[in-house]
Amino acid sequence: MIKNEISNENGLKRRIALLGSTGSMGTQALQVIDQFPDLFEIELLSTYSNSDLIIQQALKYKPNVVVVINDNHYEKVKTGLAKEDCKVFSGTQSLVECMTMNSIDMVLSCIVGIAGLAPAYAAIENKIPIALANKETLVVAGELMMKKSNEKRAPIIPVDSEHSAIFQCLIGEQGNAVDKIILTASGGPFRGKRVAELEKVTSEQALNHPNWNMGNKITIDSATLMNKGLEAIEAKWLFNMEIDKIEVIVHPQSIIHSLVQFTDGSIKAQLGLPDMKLPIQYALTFPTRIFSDFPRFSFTDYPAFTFENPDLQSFPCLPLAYYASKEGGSKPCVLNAANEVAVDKFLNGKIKFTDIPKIVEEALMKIPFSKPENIEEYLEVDKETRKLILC
Ligand code: MN3
Repeated sequence: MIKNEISNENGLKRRIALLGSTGSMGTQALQVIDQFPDLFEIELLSTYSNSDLIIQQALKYKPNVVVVINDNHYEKVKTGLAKEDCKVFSGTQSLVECMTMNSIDMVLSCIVGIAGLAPAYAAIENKIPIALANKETLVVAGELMMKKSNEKRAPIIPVDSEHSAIFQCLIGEQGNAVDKIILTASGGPFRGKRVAELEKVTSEQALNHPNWNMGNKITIDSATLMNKGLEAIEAKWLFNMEIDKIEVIVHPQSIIHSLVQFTDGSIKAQLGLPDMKLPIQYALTFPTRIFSDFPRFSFTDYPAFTFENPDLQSFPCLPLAYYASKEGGSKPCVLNAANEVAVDKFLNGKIKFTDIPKIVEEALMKIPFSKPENIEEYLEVDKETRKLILC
């Protein structure tokens, strides 16, 4: 019965294109899929450059297509899968073209950064529902993505834990007005630190997140609170809210994944242990809930939930994201591009932690405002911003 509810109309397995399968989110998604071999099959896998892992994954999951974004790793993957009945392509454009395959029932995008934008847009254009873990897609081009999603009736189902929580809180509330959305933040590894202390923190310290097991880029974003800023913008588009009605509250235990306050003052929350496999599974099986043997949350293990306001002086990335969102147009795209470059520089030891917001702010001031109207124009703004910072 459950199988029929979540499978496609032919009663077959749901065929998944997993974009970014070798990253932290991608490998966790495969762990979820491993639990339900009767429900899902992998149609496509893609990686940026992790050739060894994608070969292993392709041998196990037998996708029809594998895409390697970075050309330098194509030959190795091609050779590694020579005996398999599997097409191997390289480059972003190939991945975009694959999003027209009729054999894909759902795209699960775990790509990191703006690289996820063009493939996600192509999938929506081809009426394929997306489970979206790639928040940058909505940060950069949320208006365009949501318009296309409505026009093509291809839903975007959030995988980000906060947005999955809000999505779950809103079920059954159609037509009821929302007062505000409350996004919870763990506060990251540097919660409570002042600017002077943040000057000296290293990337090793920043990568040591207290609650969540995530990739490098998002872990640094969590440390700067840029992640929460990006998530506020993501929520604005997903749930059609004004940015000022999205409030951030620091909740260091990361058990309440987010909340919605309705017009009567009532608040709904979604809770659970901090494990990305839960929102991944919900997005894949929505609207059905399927049994999982994930560890259960116990209130007695967490006798106190605490809350505090975010420290906007020490973590200026959060107000910068709100600023960019209010300005609109190209600003969120500039914010995102500058942040991607700055995080990369910090991870490579080239700048200080506290330089990240400075670089983002400078880019927001220097790149002239524009109103991109299509994906190409957004990608142009992205390129222009990277060029400004790198030279
Ligand atoms: Mn999140």
